[in-house]
Amino acid sequence: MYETILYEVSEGVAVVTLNRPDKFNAFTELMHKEIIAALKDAQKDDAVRCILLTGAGRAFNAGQDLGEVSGGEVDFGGFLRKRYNPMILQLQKTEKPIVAAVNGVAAGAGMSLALACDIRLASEKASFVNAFVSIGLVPDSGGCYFLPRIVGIGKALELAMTGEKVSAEEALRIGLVNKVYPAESFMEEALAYARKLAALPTRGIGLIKRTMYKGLEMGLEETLEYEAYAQEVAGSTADHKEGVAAFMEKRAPRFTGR
Ligand code: T3D
Repeated sequence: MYETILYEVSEGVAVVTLNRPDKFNAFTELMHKEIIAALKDAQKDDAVRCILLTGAGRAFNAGQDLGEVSGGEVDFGGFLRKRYNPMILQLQKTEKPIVAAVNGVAAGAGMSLALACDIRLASEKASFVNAFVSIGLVPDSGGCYFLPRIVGIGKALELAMTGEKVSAEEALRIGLVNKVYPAESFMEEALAYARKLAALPTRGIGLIKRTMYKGLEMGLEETLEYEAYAQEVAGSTADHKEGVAAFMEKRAPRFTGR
């Protein structure tokens, strides 16, 4: 069904694999469209309670396929508005947890893609390169939004201005990734992590995601008000009732995502 990605659902997790390994999974127009379509499929499908985004082969994603844009005039603004921005906005709109399983290098907009996911897991072989500066460009695809919010403005400016490679170990140290796993067991560990998330209250997690990201943009009063609204919705879910009942009955909860 897809040409540039693989999409597979099992045990509550939709695994989206960027699948152009010979080009380090670099973005093409079709890949943007297919990622957006896969995210929409995952959002609609009640069997999906977590999305795991990874890359085939040695890389996670090397940003724009430079072969596609070299040699001609590029309408950069139009290019981003039409192709990259809708993909990043779709990640945000998806009210399910999105985990980046960064298996290898994440460069340019590939790094931005990982930053726009909710949680980043890294193989010890992963690395991050804010490659834009090396070709005279500015971090795009939300790179100027997420990077300073995740690592702080000082580190974000350093990484963007120098384009220096960050190892998985350093990424963990500066808070760029949440966990690092050995390369041999990486996908197993990432899947296990995603399955755990998929077994949690999915609607509550969707509301946490929306409220937390909104909180980045709002003042305290507005955030308090939005939390009150979100809690009304979360408080009406079956998973909230199940969580309280399980606590009272001293047993493990069985969340259904509703
Ligand atoms: O129009 C616009 O550009 C606007 C949009 C901007 C969004 C962006 O993402 S701009 C940033 C674009 N990306 C880059 O500049 C990264 C370019 N790649 C690299 O710097 C390096 O390849 C890496 C740091 C990612 C990895 O280095 P290394 O030494 O591990 O691997 P390599 O040998 O350089 O690459 C391996 C293969 O992947 C190689 O193919 P080959 O020679 O074995 O046939 C290489 O050409 C290919 N590859 C890597 N990155 C890209 C790519 N092919 C096309 N596009 C790429 N971005």
